Amino acid sequence: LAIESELRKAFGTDQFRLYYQPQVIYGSQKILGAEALLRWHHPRRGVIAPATFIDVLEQSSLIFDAGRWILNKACQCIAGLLADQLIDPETFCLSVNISPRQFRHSTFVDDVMGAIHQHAIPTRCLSLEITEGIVIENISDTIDKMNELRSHGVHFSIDDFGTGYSSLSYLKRLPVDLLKIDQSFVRDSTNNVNDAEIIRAIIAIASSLHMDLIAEGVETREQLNFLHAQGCNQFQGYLFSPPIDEHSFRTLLLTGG
Ligand code: G
Ligand code: G
Ligand code: MN
Ligand code: NA
Repeated sequence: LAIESELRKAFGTDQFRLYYQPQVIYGSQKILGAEALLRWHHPRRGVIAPATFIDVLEQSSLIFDAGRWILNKACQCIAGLLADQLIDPETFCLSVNISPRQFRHSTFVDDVMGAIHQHAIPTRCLSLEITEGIVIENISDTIDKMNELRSHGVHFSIDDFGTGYSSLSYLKRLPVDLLKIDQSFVRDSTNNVNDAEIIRAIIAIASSLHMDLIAEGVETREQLNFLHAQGCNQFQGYLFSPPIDEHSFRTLLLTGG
């Protein structure tokens, strides 16, 4: 497969980059965290988003090296931001997307803790985004791994919440700190009553399970105001910033958004 061998090469040659999309709190310019998102700077095809290659990584053993590279890069970024006092170690959290095979690999817990220790960052500054798919595939293994990482202080969020099939009885057994409202619900929340109701339901679930909540894919003021009126206070989306490279993210932190 041509793309697979190109991906194999991309690692050794600095073609992978992590971008950072800020997460903000309602009514302030304060950046409380960010989501790390992988980009491929292809020598001929330019910047490629992961939608076109993440499945290729996931279906080959490349996902294991890629996963470790992503965790290391994210921790290195946190260490640099801390060293330059651009973030508050007590509040800032960088979230990293974890793929199902990466999570299930026997070295996963060691990979995460290894990256944290290598860069000597506070464990609480790293959050792992998992999907409902990971949860339902092997519930007891998932809970064990999450609890082990949680005992070290690593945070968890459920990505794309509402699009999978996780039952609420599973959800309450998981050490999850944050639910991310999927952008598909946010997109139509201001003109589709069903999506608006789903958002209200997700907010009620988060509240009753004592989990934090963030809305993804917020693009308009109307969406922002609707979500805030329903009780959501944390946001991520193009309205605030697209995913940006590390240099731009640092500039944003320096200038206060
Ligand atoms: O940034 P963008 O919208 O192009 O990301 C598309 C999808 O790729 C996201 O839904 C996300 O789940 C996935 N993705 C992005 N970065 C990473 C990453 O670092 N690791 C994994 N496993 N998935 C990622
Ligand atoms: O991991 P996850 O599936 O949540 O990835 C989020 C994806 O959504 C990334 O690919 C990111 O680039 C993209 N994204 C972030 N903000 C917005 C937004 O406001 N609108 C849209 N359409 N996509 C967004
Ligand atoms: Mn995500
Ligand atoms: Na999402």
